[in-house]
Amino acid sequence: MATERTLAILKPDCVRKELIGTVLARIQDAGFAVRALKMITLSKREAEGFYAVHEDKPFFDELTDFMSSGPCVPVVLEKENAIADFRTLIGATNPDEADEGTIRADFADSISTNIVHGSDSVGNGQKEASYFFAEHEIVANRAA
Ligand code: YYY
Ligand code: MG
Repeated sequence: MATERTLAILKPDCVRKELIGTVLARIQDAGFAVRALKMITLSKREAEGFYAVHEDKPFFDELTDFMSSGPCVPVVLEKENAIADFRTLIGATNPDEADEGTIRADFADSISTNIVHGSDSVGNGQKEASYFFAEHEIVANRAA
């Protein structure tokens, strides 16, 4: 299996609930290496840009309001098979449908406030990581 990168976002509900450490520990305990991390508050426009693929969906306005409602924590993660394994770790989009023991099942309140984002393909992982981080900010890319 190939080493992959995925872009996680600990969403504003995760930050408001003071769950950054708890969720990051679950992620690291599952074998993901943190390669870049920051805390930022997205503007409405930045949230719209990040989720542009969903711009025609009925939930787009609510989603981008929520994602720009307070600080969030984008994190670049690296691991073998990171894309699929991270989606498994966080669980289904709707926490009511997420498997027991997943991050969303344990911490999310609703489908629209579901604690964490994870990229859905290797290509989107690259694209989403570069939405938040310059190449030189991703640790493994730095020369010693
Ligand atoms: O990748 P994932 O986050 O699991 O779900 P997406 O289908 O890409 O949707 C992105 C985001 O949009 C989701 O995490 C919450 C929100 N959303 C919603 O509020 N209502 C829906 N019916 C579907 C998605
Ligand atoms: Mg998605």
